[in-house]
Amino acid sequence: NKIGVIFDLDGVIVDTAKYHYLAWNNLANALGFEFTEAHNELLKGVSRVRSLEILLEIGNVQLSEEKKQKILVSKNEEYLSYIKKMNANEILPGAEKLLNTLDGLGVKYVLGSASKNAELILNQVDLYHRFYGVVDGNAVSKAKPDPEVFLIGAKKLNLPPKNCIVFEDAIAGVEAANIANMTSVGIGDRETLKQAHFNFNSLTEIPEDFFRKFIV
Ligand code: G16
Ligand code: MG
Repeated sequence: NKIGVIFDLDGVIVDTAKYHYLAWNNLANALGFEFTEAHNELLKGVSRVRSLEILLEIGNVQLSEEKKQKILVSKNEEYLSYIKKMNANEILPGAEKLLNTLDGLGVKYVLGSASKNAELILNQVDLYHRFYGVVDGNAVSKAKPDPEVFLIGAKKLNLPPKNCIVFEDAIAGVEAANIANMTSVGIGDRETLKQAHFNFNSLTEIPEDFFRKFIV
């Protein structure tokens, strides 16, 4: 029985949420309102376009389509300026060890991220070459909690969904994995991610033999 793993990017492999926050916060300030770190939680795992909608709802600001398009471009330019300074030191604790464990078991893994910048980020932290495939925001038409991103990931792994294990830090991502009929592993706050089949505060807490029960 073969298994495969699908990793979310932001919040699981790297913490890019802090860079999204810098860019969104500057934007909110320019529009005349405060955007807190608590607000930023609402954007985790959410697409760029939807993130802007949520941000504008928080600030109670209405903008034309044209203006929104311009803002999305400039937000991403600022975000990219931070991303381009990233290096392997920013890989989250436990991630590389987990990939090593999977390599040792011969278990393939792909990325399943909402980000359109996922390939760039993986390259910045020098992990791109390790992934069997990347499914990102450019490959999907429906955002999490729609299972599309993970179902495409399962296809890349050439495995049925029930043989796939998803590591996610966002509620929408855990939901997407569950809807896809995959095993969901929530990384982060247990209470927030209580819908996940398994919960860990961080990747460092995953026991060495975690995958044994799936490999039969
Ligand atoms: C990430 C972040 C989200 C972000 C989204 C789109 O998702 O968690 O906050 O809005 O990507 O990113 P971009 O603007 O780079 O296309 P994930 O799925 O990797 O957690
Ligand atoms: Mg995430």
